[in-house]
Amino acid sequence: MMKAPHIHKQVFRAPGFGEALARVKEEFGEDAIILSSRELKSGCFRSEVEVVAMPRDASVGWSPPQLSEGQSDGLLERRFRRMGLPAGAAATIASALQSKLGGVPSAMRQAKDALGDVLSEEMVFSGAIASETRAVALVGPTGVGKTTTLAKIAAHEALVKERKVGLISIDGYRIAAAEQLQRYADLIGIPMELAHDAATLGDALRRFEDMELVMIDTAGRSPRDDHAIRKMAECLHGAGEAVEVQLCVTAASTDVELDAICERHMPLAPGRLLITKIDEAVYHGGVIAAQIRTGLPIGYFTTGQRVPEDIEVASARRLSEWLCGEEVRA
Ligand SMILES: Nc1nc2c(ncn2[C@@H]2O[C@H](COP(=O)(O)OP(=O)(O)O)[C@@H](O)[C@H]2O)c(=O)[nH]1
Ligand SMILES: [Mg+2]
Repeated sequence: MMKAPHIHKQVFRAPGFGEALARVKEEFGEDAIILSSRELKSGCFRSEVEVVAMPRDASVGWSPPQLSEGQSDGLLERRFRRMGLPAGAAATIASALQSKLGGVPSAMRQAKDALGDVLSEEMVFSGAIASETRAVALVGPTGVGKTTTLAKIAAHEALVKERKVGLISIDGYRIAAAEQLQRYADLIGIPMELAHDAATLGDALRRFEDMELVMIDTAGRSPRDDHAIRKMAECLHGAGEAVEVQLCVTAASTDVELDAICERHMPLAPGRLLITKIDEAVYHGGVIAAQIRTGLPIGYFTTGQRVPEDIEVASARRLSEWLCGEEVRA
């Protein structure tokens, strides 16, 4: 069964910021979280503003920072802010970590285990693809690493777990993309099919009825093409079989990028988050930001270009190691 996405954010548009914020307050109350705001130009004389907001209690496990006595120097919190954590999350984690340690650690290295505990309490990780899940599609912006990641997962499932795996490409627009997936299918020694809409995806899934896992690769013509995203949603969710959609984002995404990516891909009803290119991120707070933005459990981290080695099941312990400055790859 597909999991419904836990995204509660909403877009508010109004002629001015004051009015937009008033609408946010009316909908979500005084302590609503403003995720982004921008001015939209519409016509020569009129302009409109757009505010994206969500209710405070939808921000997945993060409560507003509770500053206790004796915890006022804010050093840890500033450290987490520098790592790219959103303000509320930085305060919550800093205070949880400090109470776990009974003080501020002099070096992040010393906080690794305690931070791992804090992150596993505050974040949601889904583990590898569940054995009862048959069809999984990877979606996300061009170049995030969908095809490479799909090959890594397929290789692991087929060669290590010895499951019957099939690949489907619905990357209809670029021949090169289908060829890239075909090369991986040949290397792993598993079959690949092409599809371009709900009917042909349904056909391909039926031809793969013997397969225990079917991994579906996707791509859009342009990452900004909302029409293409809607067509992809119709395709993935109209093929007559439940397809688990995993949204891929890179670890180095900024808050603003994450916001745009999440908003654009919402029609695809993602049920999982997959974080790519951990090795390229200087700060790893973006992983936490991504979880807060989407509310989705994280399944995998990818850590390099090597197929199939550079992937692991996402965990609080590993994230904690990276936040504390350990090398991403051995
Ligand atoms: N450094 C790094 N590069 C990656 C990772 N995953 C994928 N890439 C690279 O990102 C580029 C785009 O990957 P691709 O799978 O074609 O992206 P897609 O457009 O989303 O399918 C390729 O050069 C990959 O080798 C990763 O975890 N780390
Ligand atoms: Mg691709």
